[in-house]
Amino acid sequence: MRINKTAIDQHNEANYQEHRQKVDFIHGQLNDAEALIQKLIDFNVAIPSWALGTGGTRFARFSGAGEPATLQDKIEDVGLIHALNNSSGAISLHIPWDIPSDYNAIKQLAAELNLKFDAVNSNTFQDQKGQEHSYKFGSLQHTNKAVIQQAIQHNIEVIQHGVALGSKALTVWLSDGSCFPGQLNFRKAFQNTLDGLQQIYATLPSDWKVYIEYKAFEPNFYSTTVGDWGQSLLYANKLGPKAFTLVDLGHHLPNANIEQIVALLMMEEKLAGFHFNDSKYGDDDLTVGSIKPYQLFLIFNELVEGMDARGMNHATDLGWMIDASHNVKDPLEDLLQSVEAIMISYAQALLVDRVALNEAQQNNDVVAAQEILQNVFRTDVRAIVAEARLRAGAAINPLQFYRTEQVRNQLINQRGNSIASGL
Ligand code: PSV
Ligand code: MN
Repeated sequence: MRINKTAIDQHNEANYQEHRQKVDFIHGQLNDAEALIQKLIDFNVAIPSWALGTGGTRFARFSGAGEPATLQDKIEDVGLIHALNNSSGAISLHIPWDIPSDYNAIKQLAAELNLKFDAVNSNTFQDQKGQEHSYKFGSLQHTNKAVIQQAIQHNIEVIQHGVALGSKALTVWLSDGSCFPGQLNFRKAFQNTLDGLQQIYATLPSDWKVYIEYKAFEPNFYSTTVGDWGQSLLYANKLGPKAFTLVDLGHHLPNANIEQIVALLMMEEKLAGFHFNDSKYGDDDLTVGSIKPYQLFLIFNELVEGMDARGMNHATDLGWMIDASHNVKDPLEDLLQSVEAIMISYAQALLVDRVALNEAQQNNDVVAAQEILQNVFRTDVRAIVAEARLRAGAAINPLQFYRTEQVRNQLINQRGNSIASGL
């Protein structure tokens, strides 16, 4: 299904008056609203191919209907989101969940929908049908060289799929670790993993990057071989200039100061980018900004400060991706909410008065520094984000459009009760 442009125009016309009033109000308060709007128009967040169907827990999965059954359907779903918000112009594939059967057809479909292929993700955390060796006790860390070789080969194949599609990065998340004390020799596990990553790294095309994603726990609950940003940074530094650390917001121990991690990774020029989501307890994979919106803003505050300090292009120099699971919501609605939360935090971070903040920091004026950040966080920038969408031909209110046009019902009519493949 494709979104009818005339329907978007009608939606925008119907909402225009109210929108104009809100935009005029905020526009007048901003120094350089036009530059801000342009940055918002340019900013895109990739949608993961594994998040387009209803997710589940280890207890149950309550699937929806009209879910994408094929990779083509998934690309069409991302196309729907992008048509509505103009901020989701890329899809991130997980292999082997989403192996393209016909590269050209897939690429053509993506091009028609204005979508790019973001980082490709490898999977050595599950055993696939017919797989020779099991990953039960890890992949690259394994005591058996044959398992390591199999995992290396898989990553190389993932790179090849990515090359055929035009991706420029491989994301490696390893579930490797141990469940009980004594199970693993930490040093050997690290060394094996590094050796394996080095062999994968050696096959990267010259214009590619590898993102090393860390996670504190789960599925292993005693140790994880890429358990935190320090370990990921160790691997990335040892691998070389094409290796970076990927931050998934749900992969930290409780109360970790993620914004500080982000600032330091940027300082070291080793920040790959993000898997955005939100969480209350662990890797909850909840809607971005639904639990800790202030933390999200503080992360973007560091990102904007760090990117500007290094003269980086906000839109293209880091990898922006969502990694969420939608167990009780319509996945497309949830993704629209997540992208909106990201755009709001990004817009707010762009509004921070850097000169005033720097001065407050220099003078140890703690109160002023806090006021500067909180004033921005309490500014309602939703109309400016909507204005960026409007100017790019997308919908003033994507979620409202999605509901009034009954997009899910249209998908159900088309696809029936289909359940998403993959996760
Ligand atoms: C692991 O929890 C993770 O965050 C990694 O990015 C995986 O690729 C993804 O979720 C899907 O399992
Ligand atoms: Mn992730």
